[in-house]
Amino acid sequence: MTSSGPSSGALALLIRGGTDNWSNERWKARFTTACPGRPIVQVPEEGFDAASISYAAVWKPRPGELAGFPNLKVIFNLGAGVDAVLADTQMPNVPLVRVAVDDLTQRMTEYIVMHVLMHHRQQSYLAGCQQHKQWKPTQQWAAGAVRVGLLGLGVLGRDAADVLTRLGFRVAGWSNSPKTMPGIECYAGAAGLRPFLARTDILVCLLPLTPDTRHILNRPLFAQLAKDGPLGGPILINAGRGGLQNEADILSCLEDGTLNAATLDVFETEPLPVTSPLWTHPRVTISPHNAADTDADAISIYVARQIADFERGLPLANVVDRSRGY
Ligand code: NDP
Ligand code: OXD
Repeated sequence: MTSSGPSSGALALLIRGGTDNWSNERWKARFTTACPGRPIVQVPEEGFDAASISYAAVWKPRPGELAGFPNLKVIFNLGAGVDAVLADTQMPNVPLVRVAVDDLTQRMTEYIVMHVLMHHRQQSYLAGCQQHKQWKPTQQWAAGAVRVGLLGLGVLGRDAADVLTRLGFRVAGWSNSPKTMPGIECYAGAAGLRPFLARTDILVCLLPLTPDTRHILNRPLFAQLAKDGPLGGPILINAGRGGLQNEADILSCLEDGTLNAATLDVFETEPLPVTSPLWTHPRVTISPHNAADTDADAISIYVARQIADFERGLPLANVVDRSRGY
């Protein structure tokens, strides 16, 4: 693909609702360093000519906002998940690039491995024992006795699957299209879901949120998980998106034993409302959608390189397929 406009087109930053690390000043400083000579404008704070904007780096832009740039060439989503951008029905028909970089992938793998190990090594039980000064060792299983299943074998799912396999877990993954991965049982499509679930003790969700996956984490799915594993019942870890899960089903499945425990990083409403019973459930571990933060240093360099490639006529990487929704 070749650029049709001036190579000095401005980069607009439309960034909302990130973590404490995501101050507008930090992003602007990083992009200014990564894109020398290119005008960088914070929208809507700074005055600018909408026609001068060639690129937009966005996180949760307001619906309709991107349509205000008549000469936009590429939109860079500052995260891996593009559900919030694709929800904008007025989004200009230009390439939408998402984040797929080692920095983010490694952070996610850390999170998934930490929580798989936490459940596998019964860390909540041990923390409770310490609180009550109780010396009560409990049985530990080898990793090879535990079957981890990853919903999603994309950039993030594949890396977590590899590391979990190296730790000795029995790992499987489920994706849209069939895959072959050394040491990993691969299942695909609607027909592959049931056998994948039937062999899974710890279910890790790293799916994108699309019309096909919304609320996939529900009671009928949980009921198909393995019941003969060593951990006392199936465990859910969701670091994909909150819209993938039915929270009422998670709570009722924890009550009746369909699920034994859950780690949730993402929620149907974020921040998770203080009234949510998930906060205080003894078998739910919560983190505030920061399983894998987007780092301003790593991502500004990634976007700057992509812009430079694009302007040299090279193809963009990690362009979202809008018809699939990821
Ligand atoms: P990818 O697009 O690389 O991978 C998505 C995977 O999901 C692919 O394996 C794809 O299958 C599979 N998939 C999609 N739809 C379906 C379906 N209907 N049925 C079966 N499989 C399906 O995404 P990433 O791995 O980079 O990221 C995954 C998600 O993680 C993001 O979309 C985002 O929501 C979330 N995320 C969360 C973060 C956090 O901090 N909590 C941080 C970063 C990302 P196939 O391979 O066949 O295409
Ligand atoms: C992402 C996220 O999609 O941070 O990258 O959730």
